[in-house]
Amino acid sequence: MDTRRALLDALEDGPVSGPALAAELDVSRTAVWKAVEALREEGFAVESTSDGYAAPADPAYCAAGIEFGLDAPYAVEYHEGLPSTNDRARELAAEGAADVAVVADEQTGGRGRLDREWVAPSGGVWLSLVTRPTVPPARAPLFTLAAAVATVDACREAGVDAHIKWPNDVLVGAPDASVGRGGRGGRKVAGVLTEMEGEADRVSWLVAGVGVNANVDAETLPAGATSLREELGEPVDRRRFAATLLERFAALAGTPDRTDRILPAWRDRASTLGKRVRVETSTGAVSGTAVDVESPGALVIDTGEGTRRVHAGDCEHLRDADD
Ligand code: BT5
Repeated sequence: MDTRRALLDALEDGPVSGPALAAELDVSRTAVWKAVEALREEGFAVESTSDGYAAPADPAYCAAGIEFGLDAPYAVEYHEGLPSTNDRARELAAEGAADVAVVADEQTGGRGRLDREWVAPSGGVWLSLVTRPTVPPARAPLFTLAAAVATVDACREAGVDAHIKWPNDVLVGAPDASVGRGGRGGRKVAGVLTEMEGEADRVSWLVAGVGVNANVDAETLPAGATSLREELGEPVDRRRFAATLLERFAALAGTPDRTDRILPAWRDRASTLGKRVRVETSTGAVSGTAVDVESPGALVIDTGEGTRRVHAGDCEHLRDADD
Protein backbone atom coordinates (compact mmCIF):
# COMPACT_ATOMS: atom_id res chain seq x y z
CA MET A 1 0.00 0.00 0.00
CA ASP A 2 1.29 3.49 -0.74
CA THR A 3 2.23 5.81 2.08
CA ARG A 4 -0.60 8.20 1.25
CA ARG A 5 -3.35 5.63 1.66
CA ALA A 6 -1.66 4.09 4.72
CA LEU A 7 -1.48 7.54 6.27
CA LEU A 8 -5.18 8.13 5.59
CA ASP A 9 -6.01 4.79 7.20
CA ALA A 10 -3.86 5.58 10.24
CA LEU A 11 -5.54 8.96 10.71
CA GLU A 12 -8.92 7.24 11.02
CA ASP A 13 -7.96 6.03 14.50
CA GLY A 14 -7.27 9.50 15.89
CA PRO A 15 -4.20 11.70 16.24
CA VAL A 16 -0.83 10.07 15.72
CA SER A 17 2.67 11.49 16.02
CA GLY A 18 5.07 11.77 13.10
CA PRO A 19 7.64 9.40 14.60
CA ALA A 20 4.96 6.84 15.51
CA LEU A 21 3.62 7.04 11.97
CA ALA A 22 7.08 6.61 10.48
CA ALA A 23 7.56 3.48 12.57
CA GLU A 24 4.09 2.14 11.82
CA LEU A 25 4.36 2.68 8.07
CA ASP A 26 8.02 1.71 8.01
CA VAL A 27 9.11 4.86 6.19
CA SER A 28 11.30 7.83 7.12
CA ARG A 29 9.93 10.81 9.04
CA THR A 30 10.59 12.89 5.97
CA ALA A 31 8.41 10.56 3.93
CA VAL A 32 5.60 10.97 6.49
CA TRP A 33 5.96 14.74 6.42
CA LYS A 34 5.90 14.73 2.63
CA ALA A 35 2.79 12.57 2.57
CA VAL A 36 1.07 14.91 5.04
CA GLU A 37 1.98 17.92 2.90
CA ALA A 38 0.71 16.14 -0.22
CA LEU A 39 -2.63 15.44 1.46
CA ARG A 40 -2.90 19.08 2.49
CA GLU A 41 -2.16 20.14 -1.05
CA GLU A 42 -4.98 17.91 -2.29
CA GLY A 43 -7.35 19.74 0.02
CA PHE A 44 -7.36 17.25 2.92
CA ALA A 45 -6.44 19.64 5.73
CA VAL A 46 -4.43 17.42 8.10
CA GLU A 47 -4.18 19.20 11.45
CA SER A 48 -1.09 19.42 13.63
CA THR A 49 -2.15 18.96 17.25
CA SER A 50 -0.22 18.41 20.46
CA ASP A 51 -0.99 14.69 20.04
CA GLY A 52 0.38 14.65 16.52
CA TYR A 53 -1.26 14.70 13.13
CA ALA A 54 -5.06 14.54 13.06
CA ALA A 55 -7.66 14.24 10.32
CA PRO A 56 -9.72 17.35 9.68
CA ALA A 57 -13.08 17.34 11.48
CA ASP A 58 -14.91 18.07 8.26
CA PRO A 59 -12.85 16.82 5.31
CA ALA A 60 -13.27 18.63 2.03
CA TYR A 61 -14.71 17.10 -1.14
CA CYS A 62 -11.44 15.94 -2.70
CA ALA A 63 -9.74 12.61 -3.48
CA ALA A 64 -8.38 12.04 0.02
CA GLY A 65 -11.60 13.34 1.55
CA ILE A 66 -13.65 10.71 -0.28
CA GLU A 67 -11.08 7.95 0.37
CA PHE A 68 -10.89 8.79 4.08
CA GLY A 69 -12.86 6.12 5.92
CA LEU A 70 -14.08 4.64 2.63
CA ASP A 71 -15.17 1.05 3.03
CA ALA A 72 -14.66 0.08 -0.61
CA PRO A 73 -11.54 -0.93 -2.54
CA TYR A 74 -11.40 2.13 -4.78
CA ALA A 75 -8.93 4.95 -5.26
CA VAL A 76 -10.27 8.38 -6.18
CA GLU A 77 -8.94 10.75 -8.81
CA TYR A 78 -10.41 14.20 -8.26
CA HIS A 79 -10.59 17.09 -10.72
CA GLU A 80 -12.07 20.54 -10.34
CA GLY A 81 -13.23 20.40 -13.93
CA LEU A 82 -13.21 17.88 -16.77
CA PRO A 83 -15.05 17.59 -20.06
CA SER A 84 -16.49 14.25 -18.90
CA THR A 85 -15.52 11.92 -16.04
CA ASN A 86 -16.56 8.98 -18.26
CA ASP A 87 -14.03 10.05 -20.89
CA ARG A 88 -11.27 10.32 -18.31
CA ALA A 89 -12.28 6.94 -16.85
CA ARG A 90 -12.14 5.34 -20.31
CA GLU A 91 -8.68 6.80 -20.78
CA LEU A 92 -7.56 5.28 -17.48
CA ALA A 93 -9.18 1.96 -18.38
CA ALA A 94 -7.32 1.90 -21.69
CA GLU A 95 -4.10 2.39 -19.73
CA GLY A 96 -4.94 -0.66 -17.63
CA ALA A 97 -6.36 1.01 -14.51
CA ALA A 98 -8.90 -0.73 -12.30
CA ASP A 99 -10.95 0.28 -9.28
CA VAL A 100 -10.49 4.00 -9.72
CA ALA A 101 -13.30 6.50 -9.32
CA VAL A 102 -12.87 9.67 -11.35
CA VAL A 103 -14.70 12.56 -9.71
CA ALA A 104 -15.12 16.12 -10.92
CA ASP A 105 -16.77 19.18 -9.40
CA GLU A 106 -17.84 20.33 -12.84
CA GLN A 107 -18.11 18.81 -16.33
CA THR A 108 -18.11 20.83 -19.51
CA GLY A 109 -18.94 17.99 -21.88
CA GLY A 110 -21.02 15.60 -19.78
CA ARG A 111 -22.78 12.87 -21.76
CA GLY A 112 -26.02 11.00 -21.30
CA ARG A 113 -27.07 7.92 -23.22
CA LEU A 114 -27.11 8.05 -27.02
CA ASP A 115 -24.71 11.02 -26.85
CA ARG A 116 -27.31 13.27 -25.30
CA GLU A 117 -26.04 16.25 -23.37
CA TRP A 118 -25.73 15.96 -19.60
CA VAL A 119 -25.74 19.31 -17.82
CA ALA A 120 -23.13 19.17 -15.05
CA PRO A 121 -22.37 22.48 -13.31
CA SER A 122 -20.16 22.91 -10.25
CA GLY A 123 -21.73 21.42 -7.11
CA GLY A 124 -22.87 18.06 -8.50
CA VAL A 125 -21.50 14.61 -7.90
CA TRP A 126 -20.09 13.60 -11.28
CA LEU A 127 -18.38 10.26 -10.83
CA SER A 128 -17.16 7.45 -13.08
CA LEU A 129 -15.86 4.20 -11.68
CA VAL A 130 -13.45 2.02 -13.68
CA THR A 131 -13.90 -1.65 -12.85
CA ARG A 132 -12.84 -4.95 -14.40
CA PRO A 133 -15.56 -7.39 -13.42
CA THR A 134 -14.92 -11.00 -14.39
CA VAL A 135 -18.26 -11.48 -16.12
CA PRO A 136 -19.33 -12.00 -19.73
CA PRO A 137 -20.34 -8.82 -21.61
CA ALA A 138 -23.97 -9.97 -21.64
CA ARG A 139 -24.13 -9.35 -17.89
CA ALA A 140 -22.84 -5.79 -18.12
CA PRO A 141 -26.32 -4.18 -17.87
CA LEU A 142 -26.50 -5.50 -14.30
CA PHE A 143 -23.84 -2.97 -13.37
CA THR A 144 -26.03 -0.13 -14.60
CA LEU A 145 -28.78 -1.40 -12.32
CA ALA A 146 -26.31 -1.71 -9.42
CA ALA A 147 -25.15 1.87 -9.95
CA ALA A 148 -28.77 3.07 -9.87
CA VAL A 149 -29.39 1.13 -6.64
CA ALA A 150 -26.24 2.58 -5.06
CA THR A 151 -27.33 6.08 -6.10
CA VAL A 152 -30.80 5.66 -4.60
CA ASP A 153 -29.28 4.45 -1.35
CA ALA A 154 -26.95 7.44 -1.18
CA CYS A 155 -29.90 9.79 -1.88
CA ARG A 156 -31.98 8.16 0.84
CA GLU A 157 -29.12 8.38 3.31
CA ALA A 158 -28.95 12.08 2.51
CA GLY A 159 -32.66 12.34 3.30
CA VAL A 160 -34.14 12.36 -0.19
CA ASP A 161 -36.63 9.61 -0.96
CA ALA A 162 -35.51 8.68 -4.45
CA HIS A 163 -36.62 5.78 -6.63
CA ILE A 164 -35.57 4.22 -9.92
CA LYS A 165 -37.33 4.47 -13.23
CA TRP A 166 -36.20 1.71 -15.60
CA PRO A 167 -33.46 1.40 -16.54
CA ASN A 168 -31.27 4.09 -15.05
CA ASP A 169 -33.14 7.22 -14.01
CA VAL A 170 -33.16 8.20 -10.38
CA LEU A 171 -36.24 10.27 -9.63
CA VAL A 172 -37.81 12.11 -6.74
CA GLY A 173 -41.54 12.59 -6.33
CA ALA A 174 -44.63 10.83 -7.60
CA PRO A 175 -43.52 8.50 -10.38
CA ASP A 176 -46.70 8.71 -12.42
CA ALA A 177 -48.27 12.06 -11.71
CA SER A 178 -48.03 15.22 -13.69
CA VAL A 179 -45.94 17.11 -11.17
CA GLY A 180 -42.73 19.01 -11.00
CA ARG A 181 -41.12 21.39 -13.39
CA GLY A 182 -42.41 20.23 -16.71
CA GLY A 183 -42.24 16.59 -15.91
CA ARG A 184 -44.54 13.69 -15.62
CA GLY A 185 -42.94 10.75 -13.88
CA GLY A 186 -41.13 12.50 -11.06
CA ARG A 187 -38.20 14.86 -11.10
CA LYS A 188 -34.88 13.47 -12.31
CA VAL A 189 -32.12 13.87 -9.76
CA ALA A 190 -29.55 11.46 -11.22
CA GLY A 191 -28.69 9.31 -14.21
CA VAL A 192 -26.31 6.48 -15.02
CA LEU A 193 -24.22 5.96 -18.14
CA THR A 194 -22.36 2.64 -18.33
CA GLU A 195 -19.76 2.04 -21.00
CA MET A 196 -17.62 -1.01 -21.52
CA GLU A 197 -15.18 -2.82 -23.70
CA GLY A 198 -15.28 -6.56 -23.90
CA GLU A 199 -14.17 -9.64 -25.68
CA ALA A 200 -16.56 -12.43 -26.62
CA ASP A 201 -16.59 -14.06 -23.21
CA ARG A 202 -15.30 -11.44 -20.81
CA VAL A 203 -15.68 -7.77 -20.00
CA SER A 204 -12.28 -6.16 -20.24
CA TRP A 205 -13.29 -2.94 -18.49
CA LEU A 206 -16.52 -1.31 -17.46
CA VAL A 207 -17.06 2.34 -16.58
CA ALA A 208 -20.08 3.09 -14.42
CA GLY A 209 -20.74 6.82 -14.76
CA VAL A 210 -23.14 8.43 -12.32
CA GLY A 211 -24.34 12.02 -12.43
CA VAL A 212 -26.15 13.36 -9.38
CA ASN A 213 -27.55 16.87 -9.13
CA ALA A 214 -26.37 17.35 -5.59
CA ASN A 215 -25.78 20.99 -4.64
CA VAL A 216 -26.88 22.41 -7.94
CA ASP A 217 -29.32 25.23 -8.60
CA ALA A 218 -32.33 23.52 -10.18
CA GLU A 219 -32.88 26.58 -12.39
CA THR A 220 -29.69 25.70 -14.28
CA LEU A 221 -30.96 22.19 -15.07
CA PRO A 222 -33.25 21.04 -17.89
CA ALA A 223 -37.01 21.05 -17.28
CA GLY A 224 -38.14 18.08 -15.23
CA ALA A 225 -34.87 17.90 -13.29
CA THR A 226 -34.25 18.61 -9.63
CA SER A 227 -31.33 18.60 -7.23
CA LEU A 228 -30.83 17.17 -3.77
CA ARG A 229 -30.30 20.67 -2.37
CA GLU A 230 -33.54 21.81 -3.97
CA GLU A 231 -35.43 18.89 -2.42
CA LEU A 232 -33.85 19.22 1.02
CA GLY A 233 -33.61 22.98 1.30
CA GLU A 234 -29.97 22.63 2.33
CA PRO A 235 -26.78 21.30 0.77
CA VAL A 236 -25.78 17.65 1.07
CA ASP A 237 -22.36 16.47 2.18
CA ARG A 238 -20.98 15.40 -1.21
CA ARG A 239 -18.02 13.62 0.35
CA ARG A 240 -20.27 11.36 2.35
CA PHE A 241 -22.66 10.97 -0.57
CA ALA A 242 -19.89 9.82 -2.94
CA ALA A 243 -18.46 7.46 -0.32
CA THR A 244 -21.87 5.88 0.33
CA LEU A 245 -22.46 5.47 -3.38
CA LEU A 246 -19.11 3.71 -3.84
CA GLU A 247 -19.63 1.53 -0.79
CA ARG A 248 -23.08 0.41 -1.90
CA PHE A 249 -21.81 -0.29 -5.42
CA ALA A 250 -18.89 -2.33 -4.08
CA ALA A 251 -21.19 -4.32 -1.81
CA LEU A 252 -23.53 -5.18 -4.69
CA ALA A 253 -21.28 -5.47 -7.70
CA GLY A 254 -17.77 -5.73 -6.31
CA THR A 255 -17.61 -9.52 -6.42
CA PRO A 256 -19.10 -11.48 -9.31
CA ASP A 257 -20.67 -14.12 -7.08
CA ARG A 258 -22.81 -11.47 -5.44
CA THR A 259 -24.35 -10.12 -8.61
CA ASP A 260 -27.46 -12.21 -8.00
CA ARG A 261 -28.35 -9.67 -5.30
CA ILE A 262 -28.54 -6.82 -7.78
CA LEU A 263 -31.93 -7.57 -9.33
CA PRO A 264 -33.80 -8.00 -6.03
CA ALA A 265 -32.23 -4.77 -4.74
CA TRP A 266 -33.23 -2.99 -7.94
CA ARG A 267 -36.84 -4.30 -7.78
CA ASP A 268 -37.06 -3.03 -4.21
CA ARG A 269 -36.21 0.52 -5.23
CA ALA A 270 -37.94 0.72 -8.58
CA SER A 271 -41.14 2.63 -9.21
CA THR A 272 -41.60 1.18 -12.71
CA LEU A 273 -42.92 -2.27 -11.84
CA GLY A 274 -46.69 -2.48 -11.83
CA LYS A 275 -46.95 0.79 -13.80
CA ARG A 276 -48.43 1.42 -17.21
CA VAL A 277 -45.43 2.31 -19.35
CA ARG A 278 -44.49 3.29 -22.84
CA VAL A 279 -40.94 2.43 -23.85
CA GLU A 280 -39.42 4.02 -26.91
CA THR A 281 -36.94 1.51 -28.36
CA SER A 282 -34.77 1.74 -31.45
CA THR A 283 -37.32 -0.40 -33.28
CA GLY A 284 -40.49 1.33 -32.09
CA ALA A 285 -42.63 1.89 -29.02
CA VAL A 286 -43.91 -0.80 -26.66
CA SER A 287 -46.79 -0.01 -24.29
CA GLY A 288 -48.31 -2.03 -21.50
CA THR A 289 -47.85 -2.89 -17.87
CA ALA A 290 -44.30 -3.32 -16.59
CA VAL A 291 -44.41 -6.63 -14.77
CA ASP A 292 -40.79 -7.47 -14.00
CA VAL A 293 -37.16 -6.86 -14.69
CA GLU A 294 -35.14 -9.89 -15.72
CA SER A 295 -31.42 -10.54 -15.81
CA PRO A 296 -29.40 -8.75 -17.00
CA GLY A 297 -31.81 -5.81 -16.98
CA ALA A 298 -34.60 -6.42 -19.48
CA LEU A 299 -37.97 -4.87 -18.70
CA VAL A 300 -40.83 -7.34 -19.11
CA ILE A 301 -43.97 -5.66 -20.42
CA ASP A 302 -47.41 -7.20 -20.55
CA THR A 303 -48.88 -5.56 -23.65
CA GLY A 304 -52.30 -7.13 -23.26
CA GLU A 305 -51.54 -9.29 -26.26
CA GLY A 306 -48.59 -11.05 -24.77
CA THR A 307 -45.29 -10.38 -23.08
CA ARG A 308 -42.48 -8.33 -24.56
CA ARG A 309 -38.96 -7.91 -23.22
CA VAL A 310 -37.16 -4.65 -23.89
CA HIS A 311 -33.45 -4.33 -23.33
CA ALA A 312 -32.89 -0.63 -23.93
CA GLY A 313 -34.95 2.46 -24.46
CA ASP A 314 -36.55 5.50 -22.88
CA CYS A 315 -39.34 4.63 -20.51
CA GLU A 316 -42.29 6.83 -19.70
CA HIS A 317 -44.60 6.05 -16.81
CA LEU A 318 -48.18 6.63 -17.95
CA ARG A 319 -51.23 7.60 -16.02
CA ASP A 320 -53.97 5.09 -16.63
CA ALA A 321 -56.02 7.66 -18.54
CA ASP A 322 -53.22 8.21 -21.05
CA ASP A 323 -53.54 4.98 -22.96
C1 BT5 B 1 -28.50 9.71 -18.34
O1 BT5 B 1 -28.70 9.79 -19.69
O2 BT5 B 1 -29.33 9.89 -17.50
C2 BT5 B 1 -27.06 9.39 -17.95
C3 BT5 B 1 -26.35 10.58 -17.35
C4 BT5 B 1 -24.95 10.20 -16.88
C5 BT5 B 1 -24.16 11.41 -16.49
C6 BT5 B 1 -22.87 11.03 -15.81
S1 BT5 B 1 -22.08 12.37 -15.04
C7 BT5 B 1 -20.67 11.44 -14.78
C8 BT5 B 1 -20.46 10.67 -16.06
N1 BT5 B 1 -19.74 11.45 -17.04
C9 BT5 B 1 -20.48 11.71 -18.13
O3 BT5 B 1 -20.10 12.37 -19.12
N2 BT5 B 1 -21.69 11.13 -17.99
C10 BT5 B 1 -21.81 10.43 -16.73
P1 BT5 B 1 -30.12 9.91 -20.38
O4 BT5 B 1 -31.07 8.92 -19.77
O5 BT5 B 1 -29.84 9.83 -21.83
O6 BT5 B 1 -30.62 11.34 -20.00
C11 BT5 B 1 -30.15 12.50 -20.65
C12 BT5 B 1 -31.26 13.52 -20.67
O7 BT5 B 1 -31.51 13.99 -19.34
C13 BT5 B 1 -30.91 14.75 -21.47
O8 BT5 B 1 -31.31 14.60 -22.81
C14 BT5 B 1 -31.69 15.86 -20.78
O9 BT5 B 1 -33.02 15.87 -21.21
C15 BT5 B 1 -31.73 15.40 -19.35
N3 BT5 B 1 -30.66 16.00 -18.52
C16 BT5 B 1 -29.50 16.56 -18.91
N4 BT5 B 1 -28.77 16.97 -17.85
C17 BT5 B 1 -29.50 16.65 -16.76
C18 BT5 B 1 -29.31 16.81 -15.37
N5 BT5 B 1 -28.20 17.34 -14.85
N6 BT5 B 1 -30.29 16.37 -14.55
C19 BT5 B 1 -31.41 15.80 -15.00
N7 BT5 B 1 -31.65 15.63 -16.32
C20 BT5 B 1 -30.72 16.05 -17.19
